[in-house]
Amino acid sequence: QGTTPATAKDLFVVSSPNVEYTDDFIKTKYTYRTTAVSQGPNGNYVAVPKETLYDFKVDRKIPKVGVMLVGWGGNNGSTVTAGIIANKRGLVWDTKDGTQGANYYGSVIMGSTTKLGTDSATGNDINIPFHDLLPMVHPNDLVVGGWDISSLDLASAMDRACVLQPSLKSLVRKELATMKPLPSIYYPDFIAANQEERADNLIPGTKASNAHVEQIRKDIQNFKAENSLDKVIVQWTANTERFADILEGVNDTADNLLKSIENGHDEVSPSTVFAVACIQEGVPFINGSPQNTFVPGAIQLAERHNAFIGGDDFKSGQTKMKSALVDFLISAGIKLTSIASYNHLGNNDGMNLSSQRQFRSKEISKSNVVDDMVAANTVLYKEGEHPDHTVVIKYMPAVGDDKRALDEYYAEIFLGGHQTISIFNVCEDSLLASPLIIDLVLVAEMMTRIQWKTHADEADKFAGFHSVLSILSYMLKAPMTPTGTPVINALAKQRAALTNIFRACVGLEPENDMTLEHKLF
Ligand code: NAI
Ligand code: DG6
Repeated sequence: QGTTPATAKDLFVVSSPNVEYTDDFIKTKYTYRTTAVSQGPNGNYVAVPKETLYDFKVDRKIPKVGVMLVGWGGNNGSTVTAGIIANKRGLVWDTKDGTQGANYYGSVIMGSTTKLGTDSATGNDINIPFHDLLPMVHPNDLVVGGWDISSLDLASAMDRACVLQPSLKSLVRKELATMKPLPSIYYPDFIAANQEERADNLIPGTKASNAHVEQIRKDIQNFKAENSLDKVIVQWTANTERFADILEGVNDTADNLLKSIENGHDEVSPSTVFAVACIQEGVPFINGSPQNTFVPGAIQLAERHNAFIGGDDFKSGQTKMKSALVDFLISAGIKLTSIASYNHLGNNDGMNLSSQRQFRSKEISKSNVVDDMVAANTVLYKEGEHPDHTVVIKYMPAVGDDKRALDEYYAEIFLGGHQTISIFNVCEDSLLASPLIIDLVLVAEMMTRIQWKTHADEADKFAGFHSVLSILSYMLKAPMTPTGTPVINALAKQRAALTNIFRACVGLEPENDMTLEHKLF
């Protein structure tokens, strides 16, 4: 057992017989405590405390990581790229309110802290930056690249996006002007017809093909080699596509999907082709848009390759608020009876979503976000009962990227009374989404360096986490989970899962707020 960190960079060391630090790894023996419940003959529950012993192994070597964005020239793509450059260079720029420095606000990894423990001298909480919980990549060190069907360089794309202050733009313009998206695949049936005008940077062919998969794989390999990268993570931040029909024999199994790509089947979307290329290349692929990129065949293929996938749809403003507020209401015993969610926005995403089939993808992902909280409260809701929930999105060019989200929450309180909560939320869309793109990269990358085994397993037979990275749920509206496992939408639970899995990897107990030390004396 080693009790000193191998590098001075570690903010803390865990001193425990269950934790060992070597130059290469943090090795932990961890007891996972849960409660197993069964129903007795009288219908009552029997709850049994359960312990499972796991070994975790965290690779301490921080790799050089590249992120490739599909839709790099869009509002999110150009904003996150400019933001990383601004942070890397420590830029400060003028605004009408004074000077503004670069930061990573809105990133849970870079902008939030987490409780490490309690000061043994004072009894006060010791909080540390979330980023320091495990040996994570710093976003300033990310190399950014990617694809776009629009040929604009990133400086021109940043102008087109109308997101950043002119003073900041002038500081990053020169560097962004050297960045040009790689040509991409464009199957017009999947995104709105109003996007056609910008599609001037294309890999030939308008249907899925092996050639497309191969080209994307080659692009990833080249990017990795040109930038001397250890790892690449790919994220879809391109336009929202329509849903693909799930068809027997077409995309229902891995083999059928591969055959459909080979045969150029109409129902294979560009995002699925990207996913397949990444899976085959062993590169994590995250879907930041709502469409069903991960058709059953894609999920099966990822599992077959032990490749990481995550999705769907960045949870940036309105939905993040919803997944916190609804959790609060229902946990407070207040019976939410309806949610009316309107938003209007004027960016290119809004224009794409003004088309019915693309709107439908977004409507689905925005609509299911309270299901688990409702289902969990059998006091307030009968089986199958659900609050009314309406989602409306309108394209309003004048407001640009500054999306307006108006929500009314209507709830039943004590003795038939009602509580109405009305929220007007101005969500600067790309400035909220960009830190999520960074978090998704940092967490997905970290997960590639964590391995586990149970104590019963053979001596060194460690494995990675499941291909479907549900640990990314906090950042996503419609979190994907391994088939047959529950979806958690409640924001606090999602954050707790992220925090406590990271804590487990360094042998720390889950964060708890009992503070018995302040209550029992
Ligand atoms: P955008 O429309 O500005 O950017 C999308 C980019 O994708 C465009 O530059 C377009 O040319 C490119 N593109 C379209 N099809 C492509 C393909 N097959 N290959 C490569 N590039 C392609 O949109 P924005 O605002 O950047 O959002 C991107 C996606 O993220 C949208 O699907 C949006 O719904 C989703 N999203 C955005 C959130 C936000 O807060 N900004 C939050 C949640 C999801
Ligand atoms: C309008 O809803 C456009 C969408 O792309 C959203 O801006 C995006 O999905 C973010 O949604 P939310 O609900 O997380 O603010």
